[in-house]
Amino acid sequence: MSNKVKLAVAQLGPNQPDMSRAENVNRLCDMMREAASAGAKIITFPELALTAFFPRHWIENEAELNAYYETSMPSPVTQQLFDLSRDLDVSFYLGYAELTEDGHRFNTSILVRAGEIIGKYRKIHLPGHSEYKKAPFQHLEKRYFEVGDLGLPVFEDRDLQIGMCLCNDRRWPETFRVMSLQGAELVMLGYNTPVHNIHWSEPEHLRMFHNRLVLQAAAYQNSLWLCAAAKAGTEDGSILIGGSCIVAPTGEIVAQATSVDDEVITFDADFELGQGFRKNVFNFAAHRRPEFYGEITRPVEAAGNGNH
Ligand code: ING
Repeated sequence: MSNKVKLAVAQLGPNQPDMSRAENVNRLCDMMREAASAGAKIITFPELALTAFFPRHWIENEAELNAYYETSMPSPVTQQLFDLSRDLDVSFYLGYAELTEDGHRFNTSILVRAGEIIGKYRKIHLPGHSEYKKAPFQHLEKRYFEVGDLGLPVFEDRDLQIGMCLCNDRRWPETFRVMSLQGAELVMLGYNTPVHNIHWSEPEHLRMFHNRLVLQAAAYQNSLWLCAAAKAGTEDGSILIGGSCIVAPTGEIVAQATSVDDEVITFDADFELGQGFRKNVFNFAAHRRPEFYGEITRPVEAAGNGNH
């Protein structure tokens, strides 16, 4: 017996600073149409998909900073994406910068089913730094966003249990374990992964290697289908990796972008595949021993000397 749902990942090429939200949304709509025409029912867009990746810059003017955030969702300019989702009966994940009515800033993703928001997530692992660094690019997510306050929830769509995360979250195994323990079968995520931003010398090839490593490990160790959508290419002078992909619960990459531009990839995912691993190799009830895992949840200041 199979339970197949066609998944799509819509990779974005650069959102140059002089490109308007409307232009970027039009690109998202074009890719939603392409994915839907290929039979996809669930589409993943990147992190911060509506604007350039502004945490690469030191921004002191509040009005200039606020221009990168959404104060409503759907907003007038994103309404057409919601409408298209309804007209095509597709679901989508969208990453964007959220500014709440009471002034809180989050790196946010939403899950939208046929035009209605059915899930929201706010990024909890914020990489980089909050003070200015003397370097070609900053990575100021700790300055421009608060740690997410919604936890790592799992939502139901089309009889599937779906979780969401964002970019750096994928480097932390706890992210996927927490969602898998809640029954997640699919996790959707977007990323903006610069080649030069973390201010230590890391060979460039490792960015793509680590991207694949963490996604494949997470999918296998948690019996998950993963959809990972990059914002790619040289954006505002900063090189962002591509490599958008769909990963099976086997840990195998079953579809992968070959460009660093707007590109849709799809795969007909059988959600029965994950059940086999979930019932055997990763049968959590039969094999996990959480009584030995306490160190993982000890607060940072109290944990053993392994905590840097
Ligand atoms: N970007 C990067 C990411 O985690 C990064 C930041 C890159 C951290 C490489 C560590 C190593 O893919 C975001 N937006 O989190």
